[in-house]
Amino acid sequence: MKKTELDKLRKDYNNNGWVLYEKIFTKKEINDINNKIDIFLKKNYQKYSGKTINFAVKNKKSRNIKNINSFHQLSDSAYIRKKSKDIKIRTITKYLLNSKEKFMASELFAKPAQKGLPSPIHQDNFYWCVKGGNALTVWIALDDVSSVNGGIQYYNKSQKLGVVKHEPSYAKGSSQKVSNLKKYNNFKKVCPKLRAGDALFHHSEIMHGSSSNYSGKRRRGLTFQFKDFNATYDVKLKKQYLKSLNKQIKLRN
Ligand SMILES: O=C(O)CCC(=O)C(=O)O
Repeated sequence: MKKTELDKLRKDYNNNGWVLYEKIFTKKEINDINNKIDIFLKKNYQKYSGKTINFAVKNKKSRNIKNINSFHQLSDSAYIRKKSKDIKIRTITKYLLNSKEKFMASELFAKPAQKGLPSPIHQDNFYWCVKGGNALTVWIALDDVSSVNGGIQYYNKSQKLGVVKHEPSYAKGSSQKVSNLKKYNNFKKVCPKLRAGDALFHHSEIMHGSSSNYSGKRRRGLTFQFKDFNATYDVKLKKQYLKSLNKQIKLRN
């Protein structure tokens, strides 16, 4: 990739807290990923359901999944781990972080047609607790995405606030939300329109989320999460977060 192209991406990322890179994967690669996910779900959904696979509706047999947590750690997910090593993804990530990158995790945010649940507005680093916040998510569209089918919405430039107060959301697969959201109404809200194969790179401290999907079109997003290789975790904050998460999981069960 050319330095001028990378410089432009970094400028927009630093300014807005997110940046779009079109066609990171071809249509064929996206079809392959979607097929692999379908095969994975067919084989594993019983094993992981209610644990790392969260469902959008109560009837687990419907396979209307909301999301898969820690996708990279599950059996049969070597294919997903391999995709996270894609050269374009790694090159852009390194450039945006301005450091060597460390892969942390992969998650699938699947929003089935008609029943897709919302993801409350949050900052990823409230969950991750990376000191200094030099970390990002690569959000890859596996379908065409817009505000109509629950596209991701950013509070533009809100990464400049640092980590703000959160509270339990009691939502499946997304356990925390920004408290007193009204306070942030002055931020411009942007919902980028994506074609399957496009990728968003967003800062770990940008406020974002997505709404329900009542449309007839599925909306899948595959994420890879990276941090600055040398950044460490705030162990105390992480403990507090995990305590709240476990409390919510217990209540759910
Ligand atoms: O895809 C979504 O709806 C939410 C994604 C998200 O919160 C994230 O990638 O951090």
